[in-house]
Amino acid sequence: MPQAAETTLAAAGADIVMYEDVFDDPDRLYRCVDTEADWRQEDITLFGRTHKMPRLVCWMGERPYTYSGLTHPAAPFSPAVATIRKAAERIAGSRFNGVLLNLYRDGRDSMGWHADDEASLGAAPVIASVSLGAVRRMRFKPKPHFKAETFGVDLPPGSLLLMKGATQTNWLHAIPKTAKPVGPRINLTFRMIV
Ligand SMILES: O=C(O)CCC(=O)C(=O)O
Ligand SMILES: [Mn+2]
Repeated sequence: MPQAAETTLAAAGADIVMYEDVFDDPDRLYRCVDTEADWRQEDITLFGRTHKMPRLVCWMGERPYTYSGLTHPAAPFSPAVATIRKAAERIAGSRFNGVLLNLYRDGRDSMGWHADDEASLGAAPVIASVSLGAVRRMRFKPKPHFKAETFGVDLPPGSLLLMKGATQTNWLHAIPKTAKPVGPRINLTFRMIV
């Protein structure tokens, strides 16, 4: 395990730390996770209309997980994901009992504005977000009650973005689409369902 370079993001009302080069061989890890995951493209219903979610997802966790009206049943951690979980728990100093995996096939895949603030995550959740594959940019914008400037952070392969404290209370985050040619990216977002 290389020594991870650690950068605290200067954002008010948040606690966000970027750890780079957490894994020795992110390309190999990408291939393992990609093969082990049972990827699904879910339907989402927005304003009464059903769409295909613009990314593939997979849940692995000790308990079922419900978000935006979808429930994923409990499923075991695959070997590569179990290894990544150990590293995430060591860095975060917290336990994680579930992980949402996202596969962004190209720049047209995305994730809309949201906070990881479901009641099942408890108050002030600790979220560890691991990136493999292509670099994508995560955008942050303040929730309506909170006055601050929008900002972005690039998520390189082998990195872990740790969000805790008031981050989910005050901020929304998103992975916007990009017109730049980008290859596929896998994100693993470790959570503790309480
Ligand atoms: O792909 C990412 O880096 C973000 C994923 C995310 O925000 C989530 O799964 O809640
Ligand atoms: Mn999120």
